Amino acid sequence: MDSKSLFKKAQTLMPGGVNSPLRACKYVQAEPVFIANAKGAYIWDVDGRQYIDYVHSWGPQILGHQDPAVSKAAHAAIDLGSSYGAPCYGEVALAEEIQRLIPSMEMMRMVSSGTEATMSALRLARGYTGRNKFVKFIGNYHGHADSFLAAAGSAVAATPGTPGVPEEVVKHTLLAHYNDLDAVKAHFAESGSEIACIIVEPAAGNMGLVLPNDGFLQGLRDLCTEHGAVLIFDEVITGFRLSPGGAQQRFNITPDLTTLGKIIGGGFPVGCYGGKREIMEHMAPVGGVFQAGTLSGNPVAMAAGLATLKRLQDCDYAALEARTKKLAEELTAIMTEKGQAVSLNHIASAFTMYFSDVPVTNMIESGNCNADAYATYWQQMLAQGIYLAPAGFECTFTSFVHTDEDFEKTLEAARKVTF
Ligand code: KE4
Repeated sequence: MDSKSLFKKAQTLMPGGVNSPLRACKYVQAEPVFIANAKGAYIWDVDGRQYIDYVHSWGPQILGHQDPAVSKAAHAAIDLGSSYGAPCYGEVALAEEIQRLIPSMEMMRMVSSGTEATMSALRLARGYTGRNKFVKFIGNYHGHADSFLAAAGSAVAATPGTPGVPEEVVKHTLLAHYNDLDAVKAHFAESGSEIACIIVEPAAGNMGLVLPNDGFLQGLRDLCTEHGAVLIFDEVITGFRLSPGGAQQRFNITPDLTTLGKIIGGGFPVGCYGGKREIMEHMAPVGGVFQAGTLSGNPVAMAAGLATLKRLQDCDYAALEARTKKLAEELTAIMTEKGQAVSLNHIASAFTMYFSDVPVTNMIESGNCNADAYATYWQQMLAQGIYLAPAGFECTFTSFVHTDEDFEKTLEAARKVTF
């Protein structure tokens, strides 16, 4: 079946024909292509068309698809069984490696998605402090647990309104714009003794890429320390992408808890939350805060994740950052030459070129971008074999396997886009 036929059938079976809203490509006014296979920096659709992939499964595939070491580890693991529902070596090995790379994670718990990681970290912060309120940032996306679906980013930003979330739940969710430290200070001035935690994307990737202003993260750190609240870094995107030790290593700020996902699964379903031992020991079965999962610590996913982290040690983050910066700046220059108002945010192997005439530092500016221009750009890049995130509230991800030739083909395609 070709993509169109598959999509037609899929829409009779799944809402919007997809298992995750972003994939429906509604934001870019297009239909999704169905992917048949992937290798390295490339994906192929069911009609045999090849694309240079800059979505990379929304972040996990920083080594490229089917990295040989990762695939070998996963195949070896599956030959030993797919799931035991009991402790296994892989859980210990991956946890030990994560702890080595992110020392603030003195103790941790594996789960099966980033959503599970953040919802568990929030429950833990509430259980540890005995407080219910928490601060999140407008445009930050922490997965789809009810408490987070107030002014979230990513697909939520692209689909306004989230029925099914009771007001009683989100009334504890205190909102502030990203980079607005004064708004957070005001929340603490009013409710400091009731605030369990702040959860923040230390570099935001779900309103497009938005970087923290100087002093923003340190200000959050200081407020949490002063008021006995837990600082949670949601590093589901930034973990092992911004540096070998994630955003907390890059920005030299130590959170109390960290959530991870994506890259640590090597393409398999893995999430993780962890941090200070004295906080984590409030989790069952040691403490009273409950969380569980049938496939948590799955041996195949653990093996793929560990192989991924081991491979990343040999990768040159600085070189990829420089190459990514060059690609992003050249794309921006091409769009500018075409008369488009664009602004660029970039860090490490992630960037967002906004169709905006102002720099983007929060969700207000991100939400004011020219969605039609992005849709035009996306459609014409896809037609030329370049697969970008089908939404303006996402990042463009490069990987350690994208070649300079891939980047040049991407620039060549951009030069041919007409508005
Ligand atoms: P998952 O439950 O999708 O594994 O992770 C949720 C999550 C948590 N925290 C951050 C910072 C995240 O970016 C995410 C998920 N990211 C989106 C795209 N930006 C996943 C793609 C999708 O929803 O289809």
